[in-house]
Amino acid sequence: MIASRSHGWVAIVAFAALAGAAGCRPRPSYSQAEIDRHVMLQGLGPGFLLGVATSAYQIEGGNHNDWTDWERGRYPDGRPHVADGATATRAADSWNLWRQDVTALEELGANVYRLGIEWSRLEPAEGAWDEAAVARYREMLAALRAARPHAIAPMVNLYHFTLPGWVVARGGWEWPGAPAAFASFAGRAGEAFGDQVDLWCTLNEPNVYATKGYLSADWPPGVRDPKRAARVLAQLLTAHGLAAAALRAHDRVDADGDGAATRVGLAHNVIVFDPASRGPLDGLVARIADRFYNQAIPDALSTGRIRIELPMEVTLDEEAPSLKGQGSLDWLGLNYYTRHVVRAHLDRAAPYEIVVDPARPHNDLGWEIYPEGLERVLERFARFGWPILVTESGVADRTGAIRPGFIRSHIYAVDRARAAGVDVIGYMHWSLIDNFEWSHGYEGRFGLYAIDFAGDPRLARRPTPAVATFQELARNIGLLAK
Ligand code: GBH
Repeated sequence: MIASRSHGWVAIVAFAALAGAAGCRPRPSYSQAEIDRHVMLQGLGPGFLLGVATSAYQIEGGNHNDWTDWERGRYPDGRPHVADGATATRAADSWNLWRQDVTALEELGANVYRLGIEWSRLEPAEGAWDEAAVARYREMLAALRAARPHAIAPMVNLYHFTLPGWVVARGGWEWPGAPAAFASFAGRAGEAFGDQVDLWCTLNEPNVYATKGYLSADWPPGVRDPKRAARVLAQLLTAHGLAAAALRAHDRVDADGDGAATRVGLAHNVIVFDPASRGPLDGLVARIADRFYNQAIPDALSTGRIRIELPMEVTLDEEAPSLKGQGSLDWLGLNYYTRHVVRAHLDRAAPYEIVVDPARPHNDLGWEIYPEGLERVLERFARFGWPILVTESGVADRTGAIRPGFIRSHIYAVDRARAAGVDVIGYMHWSLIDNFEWSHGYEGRFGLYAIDFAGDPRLARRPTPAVATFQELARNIGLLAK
């Protein structure tokens, strides 16, 4: 991910003096037998948030934003921006087929659904507001709340990687007015949906967006510039703070009567960075990557001061008034997929390479499956003091054979963290249905329900074996009958 540009060995050694020695804590290591023996989510009741997550652009179809342009483009060497030249033109067609998604959610027994609303659809031009789109989303939200055998609480995600064209024309997230524009959108969303929604997620994975869009050039706008990446990250953090305040101001209706009208959070992507060797350089590079990617965002959210550092490339250190004093987070969302075992590079091309251990399991996209990492990040980020929500966890698995075991091992990680005292308030699997997996197009299949995009014009949602695993979770906490 950061492996994009000139972070040379001089920088690495210079940073060594600052970084200090790594602490040595024993790492968890699970055996298959203990996972198999484990009774999942024991002791929890139906108040635990058990659900799935999707995003607007990846499932809806019919959207027009920066990704719509990007997915039609190519790199200078002729390769399409998206594998196979795929597009999200129809995606899973959830804009029309959303009732089937609700049926699938009911079948799963989920009590929460993290779904996106698409900024470019609701506010297609600055200040405009599409009432027909509002009405469609309201219909979906009402159906979730009226679901059987119990209500499904919507968690509405406001930004998930896609921007309206009018924001892009002003410079995207680099536009100084972008955070305020986003907060204004958040406030309008709070007014439009606040009577149906209490759970709000402002941003999905600001670090992933900044890294893919501004360091590795995998995503729009296709930039490689660490300084611009850091600026965009700072802008996103400011936007979060302003949006959280706007939501609290404009959504004062307690939709489900539990006493809280707005429970605001953000979904933070975490990667475990482990050094490939005991040598100092591997350890150092792992710590630099970790600090930039994992630590900078929750630090800023808890202190109100944004510090982003890539040695010899960027030092950004500034106050963020929008994050100060108002408690911008009610919970911290963690999206966890994988670990990077890193080996330092002593050249100016890239700071590290990922060392692949063929003995470890990997998903269809080559990402290591490492459930112990979820326990590690839950324990680590709980120390900030916010309740933790697993806002995404999932596996690209075309056959569907790996996913049941993946869920079991990751829920085992959740349960071990809970046993150690971590306040995990929910788990959301990515994803409900197969969807448009960004630059991988339809190559990465994450759905509990599979879709045959090429062969089935009806795009039927077909249950994979992991549906039964998820239902077992729901039964264990009283959401489905035994
Ligand atoms: C999430 O991103 C997104 O929120 C969601 O939209 C997406 O569909 C889902 O996950 C599945 O990808 O460097 O090759 O080892 C997760 C983004 C994925 C970024 C793992 C870092 C490491 C891949 N992260 N990735 S690799």
